Amino acid sequence: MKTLFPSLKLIIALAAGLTAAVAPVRAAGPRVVEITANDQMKFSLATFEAKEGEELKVVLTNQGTLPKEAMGHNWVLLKAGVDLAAFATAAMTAKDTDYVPAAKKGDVIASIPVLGPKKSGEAIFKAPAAGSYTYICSFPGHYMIMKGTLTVK
Ligand SMILES: [Cu+2]
Repeated sequence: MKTLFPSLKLIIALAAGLTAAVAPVRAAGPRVVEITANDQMKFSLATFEAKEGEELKVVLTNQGTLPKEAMGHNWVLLKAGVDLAAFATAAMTAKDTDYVPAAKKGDVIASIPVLGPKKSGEAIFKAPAAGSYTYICSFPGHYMIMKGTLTVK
């Protein structure tokens, strides 16, 4: 029994080590980027960075209290070279599709639907090729202020 005891201890130690080694793999997934929006029409993040091909999960939370119809916020990541003003203008009349105009879906890399107060939404996507990408809230009248840049390296 005295000789068995140390080996049992070793097995337990090994098992613990294995669990520790496996845990980070299980936790792996898209990197979470949290952005908040508020009644002052502000995104908490004006910029963030990513690596090409990196899996990202952007979580948008509307921290405001005003009703969705008056102060809803979405998050729309646009492809490079998209005419921002043209997109935003078309978005104004696209309420039924959360202000992402059907005709301009091809301009969008990822988006989160319009959120009312205290609501959260998310978008999971792969970071595009290296470059600068604009994200906006396309709720009517918001994009001039609610705007940020994703820099992919
Ligand atoms: Cu907004």
